[in-house]
Amino acid sequence: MSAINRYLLTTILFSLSCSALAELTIKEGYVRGLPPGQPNTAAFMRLVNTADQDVVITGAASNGAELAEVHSHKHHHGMMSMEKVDQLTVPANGELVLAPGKYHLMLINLTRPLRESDEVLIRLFNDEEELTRATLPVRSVLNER
Ligand SMILES: [Cu+2]
Repeated sequence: MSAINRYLLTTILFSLSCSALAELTIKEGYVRGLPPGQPNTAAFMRLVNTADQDVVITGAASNGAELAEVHSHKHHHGMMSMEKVDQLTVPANGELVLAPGKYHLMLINLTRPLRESDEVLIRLFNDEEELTRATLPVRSVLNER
């Protein structure tokens, strides 16, 4: 293979992998800041998928917690409970909102106190690779919309 062909192939492969990464974007995200001593908190965001295929999220990670899980909220006989969700589908050319009382990203066993205006890295994965990441601000629960 000539040098120019090798260059072209590299460029094509690189742009393919970049477009795969850019399909899913985290918008308007924030982490709920709670009073000190709370072991867990939640992150909320809008997930935007600009691809022609659904994007399936099967895992998450954060630099602010030992564990990050997608949860749903359930109401049962007037009681509210949370449940781990194994996969979350963001529809093709669509979006999915993680908001208080709905889906959320649970940050379990916080590794440091999270104060207003701190920043937390959130990463979302499928079974093979990282789909997207974003640095989200901490917003005190008192200032939540
Ligand atoms: Cu939860």
